Amino acid sequence: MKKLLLLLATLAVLTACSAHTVVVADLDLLSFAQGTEGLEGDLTVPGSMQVYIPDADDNLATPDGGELISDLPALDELHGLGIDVVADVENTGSGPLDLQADFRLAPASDSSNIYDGAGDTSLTNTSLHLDAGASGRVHLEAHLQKGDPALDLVTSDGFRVGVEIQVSGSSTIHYQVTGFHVVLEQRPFDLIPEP
Ligand SMILES: [Ca+2]
Ligand SMILES: [Ca+2]
Repeated sequence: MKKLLLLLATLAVLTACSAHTVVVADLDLLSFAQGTEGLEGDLTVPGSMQVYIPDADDNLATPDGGELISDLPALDELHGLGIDVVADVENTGSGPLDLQADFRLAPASDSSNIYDGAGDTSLTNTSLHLDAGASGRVHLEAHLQKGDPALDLVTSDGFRVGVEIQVSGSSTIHYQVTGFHVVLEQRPFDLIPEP
């Protein structure tokens, strides 16, 4: 996936019970992907390996700048950010495998490596054990609210996201990223002071 533009973002207006209105831009990164390159494949795990998705430098095994999301609407009033990533995995070999997945958020300027802890941060992580022949699902979900320091990484220049998956064991694995959503929330009434 290359630079993501928000022109096709789905806009919806939800009315909260507090009578505040939250404008939500639900960005489906999979819908912007060119084919399924990097989002589905088979890997041979020779003891341990890491892959970085989405891949920005044509090598799944190297960390990079992930997915740049730019041209953001009305960031001065950004109220929250949610992420939801799902990957289905199957251990197609003869040995057990252990997976760890880590979702990273980084500023737009962190173009070379959003996985090294320099400027970037982890929003959530999960782990999964797969016996030989077993299938499973990696699900990463997080929500940032206004005031969370990590939200400061999202600026008018945009931001970057990506997932590092560490696999250990000696086997083969088939994977498919089936969901990759980033949700931006804007509350127009943020300028009204709390009582
Ligand atoms: Ca890479
Ligand atoms: Ca970095």
